Amino acid sequence: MQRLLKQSLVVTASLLALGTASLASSDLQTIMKERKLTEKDVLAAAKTYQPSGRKDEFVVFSSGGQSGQILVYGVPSMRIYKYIGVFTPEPWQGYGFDDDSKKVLRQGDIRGREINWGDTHHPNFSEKNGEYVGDYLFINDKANPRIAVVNLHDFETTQIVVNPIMKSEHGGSFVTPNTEYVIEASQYAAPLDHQYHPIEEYEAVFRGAVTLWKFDYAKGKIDEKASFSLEFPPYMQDLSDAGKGESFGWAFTNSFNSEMYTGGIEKGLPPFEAGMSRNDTDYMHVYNWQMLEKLAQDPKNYKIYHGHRVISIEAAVKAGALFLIPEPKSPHGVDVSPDGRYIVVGGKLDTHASVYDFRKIKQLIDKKEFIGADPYGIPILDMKKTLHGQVELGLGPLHHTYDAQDGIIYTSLYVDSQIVKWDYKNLKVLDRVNVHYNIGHLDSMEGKSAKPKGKYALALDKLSIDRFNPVGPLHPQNHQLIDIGGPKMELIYDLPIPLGEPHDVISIAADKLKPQVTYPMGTNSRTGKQHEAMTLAGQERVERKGNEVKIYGTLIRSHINPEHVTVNKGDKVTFYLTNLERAQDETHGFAVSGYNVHASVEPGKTVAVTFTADEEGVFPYYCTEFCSALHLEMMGYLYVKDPKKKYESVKELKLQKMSKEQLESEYKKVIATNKATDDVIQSVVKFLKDKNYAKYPKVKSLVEDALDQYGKIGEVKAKADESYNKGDVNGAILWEYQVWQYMVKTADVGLRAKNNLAKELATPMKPAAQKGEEAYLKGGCNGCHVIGQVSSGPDLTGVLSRHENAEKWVFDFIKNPASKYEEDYVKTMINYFNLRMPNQHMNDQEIKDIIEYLKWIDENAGLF
Ligand code: RUQ
Ligand code: CUA
Repeated sequence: MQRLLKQSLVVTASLLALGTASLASSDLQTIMKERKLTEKDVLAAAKTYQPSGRKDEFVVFSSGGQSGQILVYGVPSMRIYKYIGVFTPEPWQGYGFDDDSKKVLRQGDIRGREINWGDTHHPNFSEKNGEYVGDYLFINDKANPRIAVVNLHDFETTQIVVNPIMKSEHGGSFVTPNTEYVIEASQYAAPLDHQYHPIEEYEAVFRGAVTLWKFDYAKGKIDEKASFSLEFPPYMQDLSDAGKGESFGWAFTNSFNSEMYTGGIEKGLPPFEAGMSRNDTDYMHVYNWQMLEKLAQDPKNYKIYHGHRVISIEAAVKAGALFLIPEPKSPHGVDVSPDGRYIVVGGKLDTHASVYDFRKIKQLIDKKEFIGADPYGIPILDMKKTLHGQVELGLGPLHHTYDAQDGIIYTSLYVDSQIVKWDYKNLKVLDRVNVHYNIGHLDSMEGKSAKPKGKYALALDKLSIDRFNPVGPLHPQNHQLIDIGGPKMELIYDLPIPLGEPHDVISIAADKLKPQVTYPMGTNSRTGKQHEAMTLAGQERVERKGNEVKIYGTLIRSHINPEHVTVNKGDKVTFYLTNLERAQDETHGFAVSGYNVHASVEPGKTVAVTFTADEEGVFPYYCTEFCSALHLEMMGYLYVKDPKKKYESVKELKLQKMSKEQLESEYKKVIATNKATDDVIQSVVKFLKDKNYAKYPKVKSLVEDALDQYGKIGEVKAKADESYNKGDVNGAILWEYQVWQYMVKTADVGLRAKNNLAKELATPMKPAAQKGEEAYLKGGCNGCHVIGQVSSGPDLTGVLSRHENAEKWVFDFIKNPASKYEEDYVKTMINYFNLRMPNQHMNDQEIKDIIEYLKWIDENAGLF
């Protein structure tokens, strides 16, 4: 153990020495010069850099565009934490490769067809009183109209619902203030009956719609039966938002084809884009979901399409639940202000943003004051009378996000590639910043909730053009971080997104997320309930019924139980695997060669993988996560036999076996190693106990895990002794090796606990001592001197009290070691270690700092 430890230190030291060759200087000015960094760059770095181990203040969930996934990253560091498989199989998480996640993915099949991708656009959190609650996340698929639910207690997708009437959508997934409903509005109009209709019937039978998905918060599931839709005219609906505060109960959906133009480029007609942008205005749909909820109770208000209630335009109009307001040319984003009073709309082809005042809208509705009705009979409100005002922002205003400061909003300008900061109450532009390039969505921290936090904004740029090292014609997207804390916006970070075109992000204060770190034993993560095949230690077994074989197995560092499984060709095989670990991050994976199955089995999880063993042969299965030093050994074999074949046994190859004496000597050796390893463990345990480790939660959980491993030794040791007493020395050796495995795992975690505890207990290091430690490590001193241990050089603990006038002595010795080779003490040391202290060419300041570091070591001598 100690030898191993020392070797790794020597390796680390030499790596450090190598690393210093390229960035020799630790002086900031020099590095700035060498790397051509301005003061502003260094400031930006200081604002985003997280020292090792430091956590982010905000967590951001980004749609993954065509990847059909969700990305999770941190702000301000912009470090990517996870891709969550949602509409697309994701092998790392086993998503789509194990039975239970496959069930979720297959909920997304549309009219019997397997769909294995999605175009994710707009993620949203569950809300209470319009504020984000980190329990659930919803995301829509524009291409194949669907909504997915992600459980934020383990960051896994748990449900996909298919829109029963739409063929395309975009205005999802927007959440009402208490997560009563998840809103999904259509995009490209299509016949709701799912039958063939020629384009000439566009106005008559093509329709848009909005679906109000009822969310059952306690169950964490969308209740499809309790959900319903409202029919919309074929205006190509777009983004949506739910009202809050004084606009609670209402929702708003944009559209961009009030012309109902139907294109026909192949017939020599002007294309869609020309006809759809002809009118000066399009329509914002204003509807009241509380009224619609009531309408959906009475069959005379709705029609059933594919088992789903669709409220007719007529019924909604009659009940006063649906209105239209003109909005400037081809609008895109619609965003309700934090207090719910204002609704800000950007028009892609208009240079203005329009601020609607909900109070004015409500007054007109109450007075029934309309300027007319559209061809479908929906009352139209006067645009001027509903507007609070308009502000000229620039070219291509798309989306908006709000600031913590009241009245401040940020708008993305797609064509101008800018973010504009402006005051939507006083209608004034305040600042702008360039982004790179062609920004779509943007988000300030919690900027679309009732309580925005400001601080940072994210620009989601569609093009990155020249920002990154080229990686072929398909460029990454660019997410840029902007510091919005001061009066001037400052661009401080570029994050290339390697996974599709993310449309929208939402952000949440990190402390609102409380994901679990391990599962309760036997959890089916996709249902949140106990898995019916949970298998505990000792319950491992293989069950056969006809041609179905079920393997109830367990995983723990570092073996799979069982290790050999034989089935017949054609059998339907299911491996149920429970990860018995209780320590965090001790995930095991499971893969079988050639059968397209993979599972990620986090501590406590039970997973199933099923396949038909239709090919004869021997198939290794193994753990795919590097879970311990013996990870490679975590394997087994699946044997697939053809029951119709007769197998003749192959003659055994005679290999030389070990003699009895050799076995005895190996046995003694392993016993001695185990004893030595156990001594190390006992010394660590004593240290931990003496220092009251239980007072420090992080250390405590590590120690518990270590003792957990240690606790398994008794049983194995008994088997070793039993074998030995029966005269089976070979068996005894193997069991003793298993004892050693448990010891190594114990020591591994135990030493980590010890180091953690030492850090908790040590006195804080002064800056000089810190610099000294750096110089010590850089100089590779730790290659020979291990603090607290005699290794290939003396232990340096206490060196400052071993010599007369010690500080000077140590200084001189480091400065010029040869000058002391003839001193008696040094002579003895050279003889003992058979090594001379080399000259490391430290400068005086470095040596002084090292002496400060040695003082710190002495202060904390008991901890090493
Ligand atoms: S949308 S920017 Cu879904 Cu604006 Cu893409
Ligand atoms: Cu378990 Cu590798």
